[in-house]
Amino acid sequence: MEIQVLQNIYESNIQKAEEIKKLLSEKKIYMFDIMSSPGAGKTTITDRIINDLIKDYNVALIEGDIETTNDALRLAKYNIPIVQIETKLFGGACHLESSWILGCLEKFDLNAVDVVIIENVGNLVCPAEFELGDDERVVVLSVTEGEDKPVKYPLMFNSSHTLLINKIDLLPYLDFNMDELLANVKRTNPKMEVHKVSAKTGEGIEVFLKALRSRIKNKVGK
Ligand SMILES: Nc1nc2c(ncn2[C@@H]2O[C@H](COP(=O)(O)OP(=O)(O)O)[C@@H](O)[C@H]2O)c(=O)[nH]1
Ligand SMILES: [Mg+2]
Repeated sequence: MEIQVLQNIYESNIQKAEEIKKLLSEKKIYMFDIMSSPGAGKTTITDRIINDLIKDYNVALIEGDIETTNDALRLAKYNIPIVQIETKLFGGACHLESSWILGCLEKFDLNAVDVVIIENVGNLVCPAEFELGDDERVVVLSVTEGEDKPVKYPLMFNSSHTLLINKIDLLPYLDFNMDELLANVKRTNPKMEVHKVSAKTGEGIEVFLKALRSRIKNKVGK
């Protein structure tokens, strides 16, 4: 009797991610994935990003959480297409997988979408291991989390294009050493694009959005 072994989970995830890349390239859609530990500010930053991008682009949103539709509800005010993935339906996974993203993309009218934003599950480990077929990975690290996170979670910082150092409005109240963080980032990923921001006050967000918009324009063509 021949025993069948399920294909390596990472391999099948990469295959679906390749399908997504092809689809997004055909449809000229820019997709980026926002990752961080819980509470670093993903939803607050996503709110600011959507508020800006909807002036010029058709934006769709994929929200990932283990449970609840809270974040989707926080952003429902924009009246954009949103699909929530509750990973409790997939064993409570601490990350998103490309086959689920493909399922979400099939729910959108992709001919009427320019930009897809993914808010991944709050976690600095597992989401980094699963390719989603996106154009850009954005990692958010808030200044309350400490300077050592890039060296403790190198895959997340290595595999991401952009770092948003969030909650800089809190710096006066903390013993946070920004130079040490930046040195750790440089050691882990010297090519990383870094922005210091406050999603609360809006400081630094405009400069990040300008850079993001130029990458979107390159792919979407407007
Ligand atoms: N002081 C301050 N608080 C922030 C900032 N960004 C987010 N928060 C707060 O941090 C908490 C978690 O933010 P949220 O966006 O839900 O984080 P997520 O879990 O990564 O999606 C909320 O209470 C936010 O109001 C910021 O730049 N400064
Ligand atoms: Mg959130």
